[in-house]
Amino acid sequence: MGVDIGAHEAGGCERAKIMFARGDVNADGKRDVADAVSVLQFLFSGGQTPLCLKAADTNDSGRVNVADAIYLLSFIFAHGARPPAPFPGCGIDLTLDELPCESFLPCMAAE
Ligand SMILES: [Ca+2]
Ligand SMILES: [Ca+2]
Repeated sequence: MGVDIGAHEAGGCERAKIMFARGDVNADGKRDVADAVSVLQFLFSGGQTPLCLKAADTNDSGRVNVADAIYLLSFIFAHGARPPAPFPGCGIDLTLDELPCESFLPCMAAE
């Protein structure tokens, strides 16, 4: 399976805006090295597709690739740039992209 997520159609009609928190790839309510690992496993070793790929797009480029894992690791360990909104709290994606976000449990619980 390819990694060009942007080419994957998520459905014909516009989906309801799902609240999510960028960078929490594995949706466990915190951002740590496990989130970067989740991105890398998804991309390179057949790992589970994150339910909310928008959360995995840590640099808000509209695509999920290795740069997102690097961006997140840089933020966590090297005081790198913060992920774009919605961050650190829950919110909707402010920039248009085609990444799907089926559900994001930590934000559903917060509502
Ligand atoms: Ca996490
Ligand atoms: Ca990205």
